[in-house]
Amino acid sequence: MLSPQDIAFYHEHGYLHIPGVFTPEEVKAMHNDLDWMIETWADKEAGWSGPWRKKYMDAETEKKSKLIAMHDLYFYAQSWMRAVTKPNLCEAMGDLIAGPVEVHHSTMHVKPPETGHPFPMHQDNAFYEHTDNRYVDVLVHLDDTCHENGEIRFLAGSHKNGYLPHVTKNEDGTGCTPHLPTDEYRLADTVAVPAKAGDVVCFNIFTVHGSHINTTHEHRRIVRVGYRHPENKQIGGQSKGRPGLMVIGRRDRTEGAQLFSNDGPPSQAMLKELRELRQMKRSMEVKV
Ligand SMILES: O=C(O)CCC(=O)C(=O)O
Repeated sequence: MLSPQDIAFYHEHGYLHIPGVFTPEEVKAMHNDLDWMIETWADKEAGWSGPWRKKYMDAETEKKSKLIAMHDLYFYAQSWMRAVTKPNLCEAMGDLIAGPVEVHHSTMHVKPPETGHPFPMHQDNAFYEHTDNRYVDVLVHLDDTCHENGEIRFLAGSHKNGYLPHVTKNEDGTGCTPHLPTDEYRLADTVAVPAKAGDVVCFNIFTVHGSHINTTHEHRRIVRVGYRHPENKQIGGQSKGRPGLMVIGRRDRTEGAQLFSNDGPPSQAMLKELRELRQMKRSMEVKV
């Protein structure tokens, strides 16, 4: 699917726009399911936290700005299972990763109208840290993007610098969403990559990127899908330890590799209960 020039562009600049990956019919089915998920499942919260918010937005906008988000869309709707396993997209990932490919995650990022959440400059490795750069993030576009609704923007070639230290604390020392220092990394220095519904925009896990606020009267709907080489070991963060579908080639058996567990994953409620029990145990240990 990709030409040698496309592959060379990705390795040189750290991103690649692939037009027309999905047909209008596929986009319609994904769009309908996404709107249903927004109604029934998704979080509609303030979005990413941290000191960057005051730099990117005035006080009134900042209070209103929200992000509609949710993970793992393909666990909820068939159209999204078909989307992430679509052969032309997976073959393109095989070309960029140069080997077998495993799906790692999918995440909805919908910017609501007028004040829809901008994204501070960051690397996705801060959210799901991996050992090497054989990891491609893919932004599946369900709406046409432009400056006014906050198209994706990249610091071209920044993937070559590897993993950068991110700000992870507010001024009062409490934790915040990882992002790069706003005085050093600026959206003004980035390349805008506007795209059409049905296009995908790919980027390397180490490519620095961000986006402006959505000032239009419509939602801006994008879904990010992560694809990796199965031997690119995850060090921390989102979806760590969870196997994904093989969409290109095979998962070779490396030294010491065991079959995956078939115990079901704990629910969010069970995890919360477990955290509370651990917390209680710790406080009792202190008292004894
Ligand atoms: O949706 C956007 O505008 C940016 C998304 C982003 O930064 C990400 O998915 O890592």
